[in-house]
Amino acid sequence: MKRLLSLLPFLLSAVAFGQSLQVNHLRVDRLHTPEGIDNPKPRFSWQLLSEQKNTLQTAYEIEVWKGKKQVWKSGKVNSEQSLFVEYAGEPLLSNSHYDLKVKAYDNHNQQSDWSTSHFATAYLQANEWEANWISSGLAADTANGISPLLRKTFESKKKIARAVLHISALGLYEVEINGQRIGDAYLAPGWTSYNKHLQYQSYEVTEALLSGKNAIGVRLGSGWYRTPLTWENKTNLYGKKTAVLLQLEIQYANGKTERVVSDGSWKASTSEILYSEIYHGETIDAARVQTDWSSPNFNDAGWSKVALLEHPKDYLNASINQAIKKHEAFKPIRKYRSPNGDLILDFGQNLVGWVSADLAGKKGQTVRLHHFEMPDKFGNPYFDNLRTAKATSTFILDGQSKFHFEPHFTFYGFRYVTLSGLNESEINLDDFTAHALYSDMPETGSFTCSNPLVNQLQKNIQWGQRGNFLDVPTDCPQRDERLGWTGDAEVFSRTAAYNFDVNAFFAKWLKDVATDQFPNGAVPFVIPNVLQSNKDLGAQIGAAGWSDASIIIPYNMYTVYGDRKILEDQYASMKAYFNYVETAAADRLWDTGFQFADWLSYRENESGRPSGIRSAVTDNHLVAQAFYAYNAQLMSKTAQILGNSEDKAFYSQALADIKAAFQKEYMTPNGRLISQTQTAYILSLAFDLYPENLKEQAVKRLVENIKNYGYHLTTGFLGTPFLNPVLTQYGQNEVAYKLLLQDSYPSWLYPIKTHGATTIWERWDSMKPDSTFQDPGMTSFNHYAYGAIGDWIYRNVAGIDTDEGSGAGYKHILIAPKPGGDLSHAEGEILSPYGKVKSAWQIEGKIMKMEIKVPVNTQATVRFPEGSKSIREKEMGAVENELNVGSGTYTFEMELN
Ligand code: RAM
Repeated sequence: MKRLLSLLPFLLSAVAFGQSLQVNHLRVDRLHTPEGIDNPKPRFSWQLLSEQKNTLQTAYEIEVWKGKKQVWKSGKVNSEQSLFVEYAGEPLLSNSHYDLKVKAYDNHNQQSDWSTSHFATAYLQANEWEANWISSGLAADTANGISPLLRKTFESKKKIARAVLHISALGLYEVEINGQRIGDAYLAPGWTSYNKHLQYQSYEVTEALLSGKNAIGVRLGSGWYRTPLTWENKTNLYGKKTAVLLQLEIQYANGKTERVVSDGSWKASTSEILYSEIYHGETIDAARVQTDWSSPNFNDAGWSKVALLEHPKDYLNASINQAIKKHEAFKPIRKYRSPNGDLILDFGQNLVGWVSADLAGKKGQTVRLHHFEMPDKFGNPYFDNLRTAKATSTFILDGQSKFHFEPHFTFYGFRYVTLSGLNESEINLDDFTAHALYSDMPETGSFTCSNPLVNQLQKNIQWGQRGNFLDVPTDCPQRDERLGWTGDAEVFSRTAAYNFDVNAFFAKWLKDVATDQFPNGAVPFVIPNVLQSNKDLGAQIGAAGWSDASIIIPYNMYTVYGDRKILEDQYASMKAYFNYVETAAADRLWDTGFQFADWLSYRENESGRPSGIRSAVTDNHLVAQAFYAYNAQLMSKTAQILGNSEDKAFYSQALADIKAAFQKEYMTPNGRLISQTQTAYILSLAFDLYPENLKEQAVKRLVENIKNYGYHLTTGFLGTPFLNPVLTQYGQNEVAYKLLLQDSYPSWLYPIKTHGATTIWERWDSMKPDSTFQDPGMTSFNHYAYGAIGDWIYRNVAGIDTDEGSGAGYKHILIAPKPGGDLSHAEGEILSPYGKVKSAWQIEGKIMKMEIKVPVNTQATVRFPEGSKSIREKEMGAVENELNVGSGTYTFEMELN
């Protein structure tokens, strides 16, 4: 009681000053507390929390401090803006730590406390690299060879105030100071168009340094830089030698500074990693471990001098995205012998990463883990779909006590491994752990409903994303490919942004889209572009739906995150690509040249469906023309957002011409399309290519087609994302639900129901109904493209969406669940840039209950299912069928039709 009384004045003042408003979740640029940015004008964002409904920010204050010195005081700024407020203080200094404070005011006369966070700058000028690129200089250090160690000792006698390490590599690095691993990033510095764009990372290492003698050690791996890449296994794509560039910046308490850099004074040696490649795996020999190699007292007399490497330093940038980190860990759920005698561990989840193993045994005893995704119908391991990827970890034991084996510079896409080299009786399942590695994008979305198969589908979509968002959005993670295929990323980008915060992830990748764009404006099919010398695929041509990622993804990211900068940064690239298509198309009809078109759509007679059923292959150029129109639409919207009225007029005219050309070439006067396929009708409706009076018949034809296939989809990569959205938009929500809930081939639920899939597959029938495999040349079990249904699930089943344009970034939220099928409840939640948005509903008989959450500083338009009657909100009483609300939690009840 006494304590409570003493707290009373504080509690009262909190109420008086209205401290129920809170600033939360501070961000700097697109990250949380970045340790090294090189943007001289970072942008600050925050979320607001309040118990009070209908709360909007009316003003904010920002302060930035460098130690005791205030470098920016925004003063009280009357504004609703709570995202991306640009720094406008004294010029920031390189290599410095800054404290950030934000305070907000709202429309209920409340003000928040100061909320604090921090960030640090790296190098704001390009010429701040005094270090040299250094290589091991060892003969065995080649693309298929060893992974070297590099080290240096140094003294630091005085008291250290702050020490920061900036580091990058040609290849991959791991860095240690005094025996301690620095940071928790893996496969750093990640993958970019290395020769044109390279990122470095910064780590605060104050605590890792000792007073007196210190040592710093770097382990290098070949990684994407030079190990075999693409199905042609091309080595040394970016260069022949791996190298590190490193600067350790020490600031002493007395104000003095010191730099430790990579230079000719470093020493190099071999390591226990005898071999390490992206596709083929890693070999570790425990007997060759050099214990304490990064400790000050380690004897490096036997080490050789490193080699200096001539390589530019002026094109490095501080990382703008999250590093790859280790996430979920899985123990084997079972061990079994396959009919052909292999010993198999099953980790229960198709994932991307590697397996660590704690093993003891005879010296030289060799244990092999061969990773694979699916056993065949007899239970034997299936490796053919990995093509040439060896995907093998080889662990050589040293005859001593248990050794912790764990790969460093490779990764695998797998659920199972075959295990050889151990006696079955010696195997302890607990010694094996599968680690999932992926870009550390914050998880933002969740969805559940009354159908367990749909819930599994949602999990599979998320796992597909985890597995393939490994610094670059890849098509697949297991075979000799794993490339940044633009089309896959394009179709999945909106879904991706529901599940995780991918703003930084895509901003980094889009930079390479622009970097690798061909001089004629065409955008390569994979980014980073490693197919450039491939005659078939790398010619300077663009393909609809693939190269369009350069326009569609920036627009999608803007819509979801409300970050204009992505459009400003990409606009030149977007325009250049549109211009390329304009040149490729004569009279605004893009009807020549190579196209992937509706890639991997259902084909007649595949997987034993009866013949006589029409094929689902859509004319390639019809697809291209439809996307050409879509691009014109997005370009005109983008020009409008950027306030460029001249461009807007240009793109609007282009759109009208493209649409007219589409109708003339592909549509009869009565609205029949030259391809009688789902995709043809879907794209024409989705991209608004029909005259108003022909839309209804088009929808009819589409639904007819779906019925003819027994309510099965037949769409490929480009049609699938728009299939259910179009059906719902044009009054065929029940048909959309039939497709969602369909569980026989081809459908989303077939792989789950029939084959227990834990990820999204590349093909509708990667494994056929008779449990045989599709063409091993292209059969992945972890390909996120068809997971694009996730977007419709969040938008229409849960009913959470954002407005575009000025309402982008969930500033204006649209909540409109559209129940259907036999679902009795669904619940979706996303962490939008402004905070949590929730929409949950449940149906009992004719009564539907709904709960929604709208974050502070936003507004939502709520639309109830068509035909709902007697709608009531718990506090508001009777409400209309469409309703605008401010922030808060609302509970509705209504009668359904
Ligand atoms: C395959 C890829 C990818 C697709 C291209 C066209 O090789 O796996 O998914 O985009 O082809």
